[in-house]
Amino acid sequence: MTSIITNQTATQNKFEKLKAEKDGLAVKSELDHFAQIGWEAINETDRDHRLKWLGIFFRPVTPGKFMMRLRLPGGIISSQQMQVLGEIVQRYGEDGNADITTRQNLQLRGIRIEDVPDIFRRLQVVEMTSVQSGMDNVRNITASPVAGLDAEELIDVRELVQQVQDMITGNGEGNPEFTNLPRKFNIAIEGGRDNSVHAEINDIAFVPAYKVANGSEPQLGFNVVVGGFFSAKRCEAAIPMNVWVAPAEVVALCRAILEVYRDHGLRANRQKARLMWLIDEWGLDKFRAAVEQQLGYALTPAVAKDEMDWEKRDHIGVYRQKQPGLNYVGLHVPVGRLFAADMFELARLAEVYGNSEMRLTVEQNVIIPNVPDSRLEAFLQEPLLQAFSIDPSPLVRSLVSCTGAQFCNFALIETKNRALALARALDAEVELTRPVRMHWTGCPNSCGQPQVADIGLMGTKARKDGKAVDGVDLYMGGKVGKDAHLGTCAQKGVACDDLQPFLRDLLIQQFDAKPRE
Ligand code: SRM
Ligand code: SF4
Repeated sequence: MTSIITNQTATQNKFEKLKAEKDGLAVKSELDHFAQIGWEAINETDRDHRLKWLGIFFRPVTPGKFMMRLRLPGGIISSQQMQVLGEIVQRYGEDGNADITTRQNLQLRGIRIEDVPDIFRRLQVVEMTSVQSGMDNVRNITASPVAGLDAEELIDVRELVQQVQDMITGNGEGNPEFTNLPRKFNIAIEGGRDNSVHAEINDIAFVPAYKVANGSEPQLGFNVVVGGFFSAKRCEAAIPMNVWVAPAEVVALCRAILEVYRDHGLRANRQKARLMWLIDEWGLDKFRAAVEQQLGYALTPAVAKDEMDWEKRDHIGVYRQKQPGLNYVGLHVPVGRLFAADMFELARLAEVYGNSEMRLTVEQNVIIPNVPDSRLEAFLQEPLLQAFSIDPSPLVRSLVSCTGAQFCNFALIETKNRALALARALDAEVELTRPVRMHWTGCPNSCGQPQVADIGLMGTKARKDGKAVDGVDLYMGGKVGKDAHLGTCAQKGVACDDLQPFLRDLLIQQFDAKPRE
């Protein structure tokens, strides 16, 4: 299988070379062979890099125990699918678990290469795919987690996110047209009013907006923003592309932007390869014109005002749906970590009380929709809700954390356990008078999005008593929802051992927290 690249003139870095030599998707036909020979005998480039085109990540921290990153457009997953994923990780005993990710997705842990062909067959039966979820591909497409449930939503985007994924991945089978992008790529489609997707941190985001033409009814569609991204070297919020599209044009616009990026994006230096770098080099007008040329028609200019005018909701708790008599219930999953037993229980609860469907959120939590009023009380008595609360303590409630050192070799510190222990300890020490969102990320790649947080903590090495110790850089000022903007580094190198008193004081001094007696 060969992929399409036209920008071959760039000096080839290691990753451009490996893609040019053999497309990542090519390993799909070699899986049975890999399964037979075992992880240690697989060609290193195939094992450490190309397998990521299938969503299979070699973990140097736990060699032989791979991570599998799925694709769940809009974070929607059925009970049957969750059950199958639970069965997959259960087989690996203590090594097996799953993490809800900051892109409304699931990553499975403990996967052995010898099982992958069978796992792929099982995923296919329940219409799930993990294809093109890593490396220079488009990541999981995010959407409001209450699409189709929220009475106030403007556009139900569920079909759109699926269509965009199907276009990019060839209906989940793999699509060589888009397997050689210059770098990773993020797409979000918001249909609600509260910017639940963090539109500002995506390479393309669609946000609802009315086009008003003289004499006709206002037409609902999307303004488009482009170029948002985080990287170790640079973080940028997305900028307006000066484009408005009707929902029916979304798939074609995504395709055209991806084609322009694929064919003209900068490839020489991987630190300067995300879409914003191309927009910088060309200027927005040239970029917009190139996309128009690719589409073959002129784009409509953006409308002045979009409809993202709400504060961001976290969806934890019980909420009425637009369907009379039905509720969605947001369960808090501490730092997004699930074990097989939790996955089976979630699948069962969604089946017994709802319509066998769940939604994942970018805050790494789960929503069970379609619970009738008559079943709500019984549902709220279920033992799983002791662990996955609908009313967690405030700092725990809004805690987000990336994977960290337990499984990620980029990590400078352990994150998830530390984040949870500290949030619990601080909730015991202070009483909050308003929500404070804490995001942890183990290194400057910013997977845990510290720049969107009220308090963002980025792993680093700090100095304490003359020694290098685990530490964090402190980020502050992130604003989500309407008028979102990114926070910035406020203080460098706080030792993790000093964090509890440091954050206690910060909460009291800057967030009006009150010490508990
Ligand atoms: Fe990420 C690389 C985990 C969301 C920016 N990210 C990685 C790798 C694959 C590195 C690796 O091979 O170990 C991490 C896998 C660790 C593991 O074993 O779990 C990893 N990223 C994650 C997840 C699981 C964090 C989480 O705990 O939720 C998220 C998976 C999302 C998904 O379902 O696809 C995740 N990563 C993000 C986000 C947040 C977002 O998309 O809103 C970002 C910042 C936004 C962005 O990309 O613009 C992000 N990840 C990165 C980067 C820096 C990209 C860059 O342009 O430099 C890397 C490193 C890279 O690509 O070279 C990276
Ligand atoms: Fe790994 Fe760094 Fe991403 Fe955390 S932020 S998952 S430590 S790459």
